Amino acid sequence: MRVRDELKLGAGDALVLVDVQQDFLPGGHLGVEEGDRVVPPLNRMIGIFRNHGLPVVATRDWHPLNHCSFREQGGPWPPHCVQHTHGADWAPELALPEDAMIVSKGDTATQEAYSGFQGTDLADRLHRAGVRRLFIGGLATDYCVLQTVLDACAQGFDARVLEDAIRAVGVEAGDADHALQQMRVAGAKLISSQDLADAN
Ligand code: VGL
Ligand code: ZN
Repeated sequence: MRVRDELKLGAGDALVLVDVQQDFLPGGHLGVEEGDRVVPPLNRMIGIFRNHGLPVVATRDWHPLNHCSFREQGGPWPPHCVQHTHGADWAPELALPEDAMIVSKGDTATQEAYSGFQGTDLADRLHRAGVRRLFIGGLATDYCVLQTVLDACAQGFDARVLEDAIRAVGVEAGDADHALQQMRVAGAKLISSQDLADAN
């Protein structure tokens, strides 16, 4: 089968936007370098999925003030994406559809959840909607995108990662590459949003 045919969207496909939130944009409490650059390609993908009548899922980090991942509690991160604060809001330019499936995670003080599947009903909701293939982009490549992609593969979804619509929080050279490698090993395929747009 030609690559184009393989990227033709249809029933069973869904778009997953991972944590495209204020605190992960440059200037946010856990700003990802170039994190804002994921928004234009993701908006383009949103338009395409909507045109095809396909589901759009948006995960969000949704932490209580005393979340275990915060440094004050002995965790690795500065406080970020605190429930009902500006930092937890969607990126202002993100064209999130009204009927997007919103999945909040990490909303219990004692539990970290990098993956959108962890401690949520995401898998159930996707299965009930007949979704089998996920196109995934967002923030950050080496944490929440990585773990969401790995869980998607483990749960039997066909995972496609939008490689130009993700950015890494890790500053070490190789953090992003290592994450991409793990995704490939798990069975995910990397594609460009341009290729997906061209095929649809
Ligand atoms: C994330 C670190 C802490 C992410 C969330 O969305 O990748 N990273 N919490
Ligand atoms: Zn977090």
